[in-house]
Amino acid sequence: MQRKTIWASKTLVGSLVFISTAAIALSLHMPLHAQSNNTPMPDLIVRGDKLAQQWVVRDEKLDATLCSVEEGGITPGTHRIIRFTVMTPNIGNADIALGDPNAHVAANDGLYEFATCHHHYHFRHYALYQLIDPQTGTVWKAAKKGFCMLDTDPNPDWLDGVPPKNHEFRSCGAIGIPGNQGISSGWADTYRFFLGGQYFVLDGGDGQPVVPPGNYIIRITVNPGFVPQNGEPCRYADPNHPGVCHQLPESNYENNVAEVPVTIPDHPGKGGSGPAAGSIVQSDEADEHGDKIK
Ligand SMILES: [Cu+2]
Repeated sequence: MQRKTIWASKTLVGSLVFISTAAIALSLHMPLHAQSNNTPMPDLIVRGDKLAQQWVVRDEKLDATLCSVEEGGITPGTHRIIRFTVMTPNIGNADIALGDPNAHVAANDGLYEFATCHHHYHFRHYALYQLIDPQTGTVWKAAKKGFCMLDTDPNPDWLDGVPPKNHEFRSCGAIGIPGNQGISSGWADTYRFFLGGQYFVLDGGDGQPVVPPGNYIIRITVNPGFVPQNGEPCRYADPNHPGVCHQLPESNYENNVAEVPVTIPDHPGKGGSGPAAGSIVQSDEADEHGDKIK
């Protein structure tokens, strides 16, 4: 009920006050998202600087036991991949508070699904990972499917939004074990490049076309818009894109994308190629926040 109330006030007031608010916001050099209405709202973005600093092209042995191999439909063996880090700060003035995934599954609200390989629940439609050829527009997808949202990193001073308070959301939970998921305002949730599924397969090993050496773009979209399928609920309708829905409420859905140029070389070399070259290749795979998958 709380969410419905927030949304109703946003849509009713939003269009009426938009022009004057925009003028005020511009004149005061204040962010539009904080001024669109008086109701506190979360606002998710993607840290393009972190993405630009943390990617690597390299050859890795992907064992059949890895969940990302199973979930991504990858033929086990050595593959050329590009790994990358995704950091999603909440720069809004309200927390994203999800609580216990078990409760969401019991309520059948469409937020979580059971991940057979990880033996826990995954948030659906949290982020979209795309590798794009800017010449042809071809898009490759990543194997990663699920997310557990936590306060992993406080936002730096220079980022918009409120200063971080004490972290609150620190537990993914498991089946029958209550979790407490969310992202506090002033905090970010981070999926580092060495974690499970944080890569695109470049050599066709997952059934997608081979990615030839060259210049590409990694595009990350947090809380992406989607068109509901097969009776999926539309939790938050996008005010600017009719028929498009989001899983989480935000003051601004137009600032959810980061794009970073990457170069895929002919030969990445022993330590790999890219700003994270030389980092350790993990022999086993940790899940979305570094817990070893049991
Ligand atoms: Cu998982």
